Amino acid sequence: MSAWRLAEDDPAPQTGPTTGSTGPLGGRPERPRTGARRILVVAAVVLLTLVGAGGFAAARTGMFAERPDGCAKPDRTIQLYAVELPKDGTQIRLGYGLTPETASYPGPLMEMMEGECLAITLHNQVSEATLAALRTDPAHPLGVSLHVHGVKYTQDSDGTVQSGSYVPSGGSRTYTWYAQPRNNKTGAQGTAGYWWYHDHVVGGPHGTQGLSSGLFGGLVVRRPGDPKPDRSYTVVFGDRQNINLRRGAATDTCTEVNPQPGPSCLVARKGERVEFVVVGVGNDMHTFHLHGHSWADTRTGMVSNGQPFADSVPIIDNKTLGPGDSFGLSVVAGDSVGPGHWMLHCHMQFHSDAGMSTMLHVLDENGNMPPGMDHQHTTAGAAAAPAADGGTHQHN
Ligand SMILES: [Cu+2]
Repeated sequence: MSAWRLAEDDPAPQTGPTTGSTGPLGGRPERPRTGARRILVVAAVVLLTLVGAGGFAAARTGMFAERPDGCAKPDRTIQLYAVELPKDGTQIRLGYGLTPETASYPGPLMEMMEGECLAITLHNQVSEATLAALRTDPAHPLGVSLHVHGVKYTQDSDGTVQSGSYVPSGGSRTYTWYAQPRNNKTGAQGTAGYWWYHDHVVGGPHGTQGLSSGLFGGLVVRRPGDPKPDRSYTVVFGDRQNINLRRGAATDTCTEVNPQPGPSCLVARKGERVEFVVVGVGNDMHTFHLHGHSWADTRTGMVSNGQPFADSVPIIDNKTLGPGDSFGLSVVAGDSVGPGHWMLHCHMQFHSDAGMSTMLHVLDENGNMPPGMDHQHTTAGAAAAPAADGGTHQHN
């Protein structure tokens, strides 16, 4: 277990405090070498010997701090469920939900304030049989995890097989996220921004099958003064020209009477501030384009907490998105342009032509869909998707 050691750790005993070198496994700064430390190493070796190979993952987990520095104890706790959802054709679909009944893909939007420490207990309700069906290597363990971008977490909350931080079927595990605030003394930049979370275990060591099955969601970390949206939508662009794992007609299931906001129904009233959390997954590049609206290319999607317009900030209506990228924006729905069915699509032409296109439906102030516009599945993608797919279902 001691193969990992920086060269600078090896020479003569140091005196006084160390300055940033890390010990084995890259943990806390290494202390001066003393007899006490040797005893600790011996104790660790004895412990590992005692627990044997079967308990290795658990022993490793215990070696990591449970929470990041600055997070003495969680400010808030959340229960999160990983469940199996109805298949899309032959495609297995999984989702995260705050309850098993409300699981979806994307999962629920997580919101934090900078400085907050959040404990999320993940309950894995996905059967071993389903996880085995998604597995690409029979030696790979069966489980589900929660891995997050942008905020701070220890290896205990990394959500990977190698750190032992995943959840077998029927089990639970608590992950701790810390929205570290900006610190001008240390130079820490803070964690406010638009991020995302996802499984990192299903199918293989990178959770590729968990991602392609639906185990992902958005995260926003706010600072005081950030714009408060009236509505938030998570829009995930993925492989095979999908938006939220749907393509063509399936991206837009809004009904004209009483449309229900959700992953495949982006709807708002004119004048509402609508926030989009945009995420790229898979292997393809995309560009996110929204008709009729533009935003500032900043952390919040606004110029800056209501300060005067600054020419140094680009105002855009189209933004490139690579795998793993995430950004956020907020627009005032229908501002100046009025109610209508505003296209939201990838601007890589062969992607949009294949069905990577949906609508932001902006209703009038009374919540009525503008009359005289047949928005239903009139895009070229709706017709092209089944042909490209060779079937009627919208696979990712
Ligand atoms: Cu695209």
